[in-house]
Amino acid sequence: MPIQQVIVPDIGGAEGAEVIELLVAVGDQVVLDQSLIVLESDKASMEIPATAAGTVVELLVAEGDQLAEGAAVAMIDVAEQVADAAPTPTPTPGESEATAASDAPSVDDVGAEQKASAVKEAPAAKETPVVEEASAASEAPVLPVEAAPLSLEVAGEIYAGPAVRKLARELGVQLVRVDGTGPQGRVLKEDLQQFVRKVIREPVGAVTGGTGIPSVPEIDFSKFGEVEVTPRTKLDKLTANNMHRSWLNVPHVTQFDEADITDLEEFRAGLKAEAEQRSTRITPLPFLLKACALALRDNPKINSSLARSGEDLVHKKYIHIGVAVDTPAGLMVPVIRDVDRKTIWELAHEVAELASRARDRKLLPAEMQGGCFTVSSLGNIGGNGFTPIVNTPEVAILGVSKTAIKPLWNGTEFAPRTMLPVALSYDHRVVNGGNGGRFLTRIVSLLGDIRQLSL
Ligand code: CAO
Repeated sequence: MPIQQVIVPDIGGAEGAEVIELLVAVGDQVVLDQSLIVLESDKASMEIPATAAGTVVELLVAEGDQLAEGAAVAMIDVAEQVADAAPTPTPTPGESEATAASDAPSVDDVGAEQKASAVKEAPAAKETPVVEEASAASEAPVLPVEAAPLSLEVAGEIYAGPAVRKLARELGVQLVRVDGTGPQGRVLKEDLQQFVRKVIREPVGAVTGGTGIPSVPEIDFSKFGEVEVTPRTKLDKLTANNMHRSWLNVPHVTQFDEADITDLEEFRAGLKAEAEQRSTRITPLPFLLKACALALRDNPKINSSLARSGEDLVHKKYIHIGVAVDTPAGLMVPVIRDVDRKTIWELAHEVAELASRARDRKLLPAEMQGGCFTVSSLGNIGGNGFTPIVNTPEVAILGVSKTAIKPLWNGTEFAPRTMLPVALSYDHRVVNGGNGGRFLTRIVSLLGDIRQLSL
C-alpha cells in the first residue's frame, strides 16, 4: 500500500500559518481525520487532519515552522494501519464528558493527554454534521479549531481545542473560568480573548476583583421579564468595596448568645420621662455601647488591629466604637469616641445626633474614622440573628437583633424574660474562640446586670 503525503489544504487565504503544536509523533497510528498538527494564522487556529488512516512514518514540520497552502506536513504509511485504530462509535456529549472526567487530564493538562484525547475522539468527529460540512467545503478538509469537535479535548467539563489550551497556558488563564460560546459550550479563541479583555478592563471592586474566584456570568435579566436599571450611589459602591475586602481578607467566625435584658428594659422604661426632659430618646443602644466598652477594656485583644505586615498587633489605649446607621443613601458608620468615659445619657444623645446627621449626609469624614469596634443593631427592624461582617481593620463586630419574650427557667419555674439576641463576628487571625467567647459572655453578663455598667 502506498505512502500518502498529507499537505496543508486551503487555509482560507492565510499567507503563512505557524505550526504551534505537533499532535502526533513518528510511529503513531492515526485514524482518518485525526488532527496531526495545529496551525495558527493571524485570523484563526486550525488543525490539519490525516487524510488516511495508518502509521506516521515521517513528520515534515516542526513547531515554529511557517506553512502555506500545499506545504507537506507528514507521510502516512497506509498499509500499517491496525485494527485498534478503527473508528469507534460516536459518543454522545454526555458519554464523552463522563469518560473524560474519570480518566482524563485535569483542566490544564496537556501533551500526552491531548494526544490520547485526540485519538480517542477523532472517529466521533468524523460522523458529526459539523465535520461533514467542513469536509464538503474543500476536497482536502481543513478543520478550523472553532468548528471541529474532533479537535476537542475534554477535561472534566471543559471543551477546548489544543490551540486554545496552549494559548490559555501562555496567558496563564484557567479555562474553567472562561465561558465557552462554541458548540457544546466549547471555549473558542475569541472567548479567551474576550475573557482577557474583560479582566484587564474590570475595575477594582467590580463583581469579581481578579482574586482568582470564578467570575459571575453577565446575565441579561430583561430576557426573563421587565427590568429597570438604576445607578448605585457612591456610598453603596464604597460599602460594597469595603465589605468585599473584609470578606475576602478576614477569616470570620460568628458566635451567638442571648442577653436577658428584662431588668435593663424595666430600668429604661423608667427613664422615658427624664429622656423627654432632656429632649432625647433612650433605646437599648447606649447600654449596649457601654457594655461593649467595658468588655473591650477587659479583653484588650478585641480592641486591637493587625499590623499590615501581620507581624504585630496594635493595641489601642482608647475605646472608640462605630455605630452602623441605615440611611437612604446607604450604610454609614459614625464613630463615638471614648465610649468608656461617657455616661448613658451622653451616649444616647450622641447616637441620636450622629444618626440624624448621617441620614442628612452631614457627617464629616473624621467622624467616621478611628473606630476600634462596631455595633450593628437591627433590633428595630427585626430578625433573631445575623452574621455581621467585621469592619476591618477592626477585629470584631457585634450584631444585635430584635428582643423577644421567652420562658426562662429560674431554678423553680419558667419565667417570661426579655431576651436580646447578639452575635459577635471576629477576625480569627487575631481573635481565638476563647477570646471571642469571653468577650461576648462579658457583654451578656453586663447587660443582664446593669448595676455592673456603672462600676
Ligand atoms: N429589640 C427590640 N426593639 C429595639 C431594639 C431591639 N434590639 N433596639 C431598638 N429597639 C427599639 C427602640 O427601643 C425604639 O423603640 P422605643 O422608642 O419604643 O424605645 C425603636 O426600636 C427604634 O429604635 P431606633 O432604631 O430608632 O434607635 P436605636 O438607638 O435602637 O438605633 C440606629 C439607632 C441608628 C442604630 C438605627 O436606627 C439603625 O440605623 N439601625 C440599622 C443598622 C444597620 O443597618 N445595620 C446593618 C449594617 S450591615 O448592613
